[in-house]
Amino acid sequence: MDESRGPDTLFDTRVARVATVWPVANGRGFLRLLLSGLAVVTAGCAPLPTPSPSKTPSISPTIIGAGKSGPMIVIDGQHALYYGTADISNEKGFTVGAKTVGTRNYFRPTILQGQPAQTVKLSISNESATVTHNLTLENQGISIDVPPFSTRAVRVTFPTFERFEFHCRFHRGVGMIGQLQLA
Ligand SMILES: [Cu+2]
Repeated sequence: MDESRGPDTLFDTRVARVATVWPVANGRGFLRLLLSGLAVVTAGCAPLPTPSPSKTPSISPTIIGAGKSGPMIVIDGQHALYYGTADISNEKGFTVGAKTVGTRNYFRPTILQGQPAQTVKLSISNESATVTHNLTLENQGISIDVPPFSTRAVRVTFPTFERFEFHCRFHRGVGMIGQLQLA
């Protein structure tokens, strides 16, 4: 990934890269949407626009917004700020940045691709000087806080099919959400 490109130019160049992101709109996703709305209130941040989930999965690129909020996609019925995809199928370890830039909080890269049931030592590097981030992967019982300018590592397992959502428990409502999916 070219780290020198800013978010606005990333939007144009990344439209083609998210063809493997399948939005899933189901009952659970809708519930999470409601919960994420609550989180926005408690976080005191500006609410994101309401997504309009489709009823059927789609292989079309799912970037639904750009500009001030940054490029956004839908993960598990929730808005997620999108800062790239990495294929880590051949990696035993990988570092994901937990970022705060202005009012944006996000994972970079946002989507990780791997092999079915692959396990990876994931290091979450909090690059903010003041904001605590977190990695929560509910179906694996993972929730680890990462203090400012710190790194925490956890072992995660890719799905055998479909995908797993992960998020920051502090900033889920403002789009700090990512995904493990198959390469
Ligand atoms: Cu966070």
